[in-house]
Amino acid sequence: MSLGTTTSLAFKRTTDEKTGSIVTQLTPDSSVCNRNYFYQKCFTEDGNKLLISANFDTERNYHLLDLHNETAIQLTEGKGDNVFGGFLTTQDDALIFVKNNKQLIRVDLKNQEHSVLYEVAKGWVGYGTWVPNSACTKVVAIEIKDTDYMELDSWQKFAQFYHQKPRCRLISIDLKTGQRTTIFEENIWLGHPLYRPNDDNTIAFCHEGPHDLVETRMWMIDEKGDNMRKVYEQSEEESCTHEFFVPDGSKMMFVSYRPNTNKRQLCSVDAQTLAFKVEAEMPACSHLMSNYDGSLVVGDGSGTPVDVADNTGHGIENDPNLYLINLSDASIRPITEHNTSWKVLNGDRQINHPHPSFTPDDKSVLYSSDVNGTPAIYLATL
Ligand SMILES: [Mn+2]
Repeated sequence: MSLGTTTSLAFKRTTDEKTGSIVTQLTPDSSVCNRNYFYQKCFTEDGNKLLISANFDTERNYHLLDLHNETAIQLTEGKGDNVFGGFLTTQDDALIFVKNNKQLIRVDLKNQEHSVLYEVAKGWVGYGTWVPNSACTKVVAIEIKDTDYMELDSWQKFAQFYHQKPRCRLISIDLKTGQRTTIFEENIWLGHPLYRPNDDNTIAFCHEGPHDLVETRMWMIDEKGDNMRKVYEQSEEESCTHEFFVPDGSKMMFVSYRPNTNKRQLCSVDAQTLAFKVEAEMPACSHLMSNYDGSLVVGDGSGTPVDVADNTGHGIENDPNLYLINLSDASIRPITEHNTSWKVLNGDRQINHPHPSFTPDDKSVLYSSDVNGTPAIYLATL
């Protein structure tokens, strides 16, 4: 197989008898497939095409799935695709992704033509998910000193890396010129860089590591590197995670949790004033994502978090449901069971995470699960 190859898929539809949701399995059982990271753009604006990762070729590469024709066209090839961080441009004309922790590549959706937008400097490694501004003219990214870097292929290494205090820098990359600007650099593990939608001057990032050890996870900083501020002052026992900007830029939402309870809170801060609000009490969801204006939120029920130091104190029963949280009438209901195993597969810690998000019309949610044996991608109607 190679670039431009079309793979036929046979979607499988079932109806959840408890909730009435129609669940469509988009990718076949024998393949290893996943959706991208939950806040990265994966649907074209019209909702007809979807960016996925699949090993239809020998490697895990990007493909553009056509939801009407039930086919997928191959966009990338060879080893080394970061299959979580890639995203479709705002203009729907390209995929942008990182290859071999080294090159930021643009792939034209029409002819799969590749162009290198940026190359990581010698002595550094490109890390994690890189996120564009709304106009898709820049990305924010994290780079780690190569002498400090290691492959994070288990949750043990995830914890170890935190204690190592790697040299990290938060950077912005101009996609036209490939020019890099360092916003902030420190001997502390940084992750989750985000441009606030429609406001390039506000950039968010996190202190990464076991959630119960990190004192303050979420931070914001001006694009020029000034005005670094805590997004939210966590209490002693509180862990925060999976922060994201509501796509209209109004708020940052995140999950807050404490030991010895399976209760979680969906919290937010106003993206401008940082005014804090508990939006909802909810079941043990790990990841959340909202619709455009933040009125609807989807979450994936989970078990004991793996990214904490005190697993015993945080031990809870597994919750296999996807939940729809409607913030306009404060209701929460299960959509369907995702039933994923959450297992690390071949050193990939994220592949069996559901990472749910809404389709552009808010009528379905997209998620990953290995319920049928191998990681696959699903849509469930609301
Ligand atoms: Mn995850």
